[in-house]
Amino acid sequence: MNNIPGKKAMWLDCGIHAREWISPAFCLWFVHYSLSFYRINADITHILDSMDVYVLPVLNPDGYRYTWTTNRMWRKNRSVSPASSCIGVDLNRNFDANWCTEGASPDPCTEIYCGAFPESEPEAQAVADFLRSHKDSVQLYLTIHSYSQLLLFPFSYKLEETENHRDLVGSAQKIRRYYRNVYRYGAGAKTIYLAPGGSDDWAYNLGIKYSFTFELQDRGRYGFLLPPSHISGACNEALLATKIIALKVLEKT
Ligand code: 0X9
Ligand code: ZN
Repeated sequence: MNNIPGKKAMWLDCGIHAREWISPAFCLWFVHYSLSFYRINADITHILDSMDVYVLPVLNPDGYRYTWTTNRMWRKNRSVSPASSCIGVDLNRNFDANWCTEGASPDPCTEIYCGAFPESEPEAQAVADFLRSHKDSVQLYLTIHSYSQLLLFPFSYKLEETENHRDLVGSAQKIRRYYRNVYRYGAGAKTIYLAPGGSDDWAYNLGIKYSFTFELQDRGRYGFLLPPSHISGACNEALLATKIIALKVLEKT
């Protein structure tokens, strides 16, 4: 069912922050589930029949590798900056959404360095280019982080609400009803902090009105070092959330 004209699409990226290991695990979990349960589970069958699904399992590959080889707590990519001996740009501050204002930093030595200019990083540029060229079909943008158990939506670069705020709150509430675990939800800036240059806000401003950041398990007991025994629980609940949101987008659009 690949060549239906006007077919919708969703985007899922994982691993924008290197140390958030449960995130790439979730992208793989989602792909595995999709391939295994197509024509078995009604919801995933409906989603895959109605939408193209784009999955980027590791958005920040050099950063991710570095967490395996050298520093488990690395967050940024591994870009070298000409002006400093400090390495790495925070890819979730490098998108063109009120770039490098309060909540990001122009200092390459910080964890929230925004880069030399918007989309200076090849990883951010590649995602932005792809979404720009698929913006007519992509109706849902999902980006997976950890940790804290949160469902965030725009805006994070300003305190205002989006015009579809009620609708985004509605999606988050629907997910909450299915969860045993409690997830907090809300607009990023009001729920956690101001953070400009994020991919979710940028995608929203591009016209992808359903744009969510998931912060997966846990709430801080293990933090980024979530033990393997927690992978299935964390991924299954994020999978449920993904299906609920995708079905809602299909209903609405
Ligand atoms: O600060 C971030 O980039 C995310 N939290 S994390 O602890 N995983 O680093 C939250 C991102 C929320 N969205 C935007 N800031 N646009
Ligand atoms: Zn993150």
